[in-house]
Amino acid sequence: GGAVKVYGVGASPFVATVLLCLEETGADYELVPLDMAAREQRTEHHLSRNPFGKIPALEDG
Ligand SMILES: N[C@@H](CCC(=O)N[C@@H](CS)C(=O)NCC(=O)O)C(=O)O
Repeated sequence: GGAVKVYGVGASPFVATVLLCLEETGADYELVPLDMAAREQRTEHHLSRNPFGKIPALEDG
């Protein structure tokens, strides 16, 4: 159970595409914002979600 977590920011077209799909399917999801200016996408924590250090990254159970 639990909502799908989407890490990123809606200004990213890749993230926006994922959010659009989740909205269209009525999925339970949560957008978890990353501080891109602080390069939070390159932290060890985020790299464990996506080794490329990109957004979006998803957690689904
Ligand atoms: N091919 C990648 C592209 C993702 C991508 O390039 N995201 C950009 C934002 S639009 C990003 O994470 N940029 C931050 C960075 O490269 O540090 C995917 O589909 O996930």
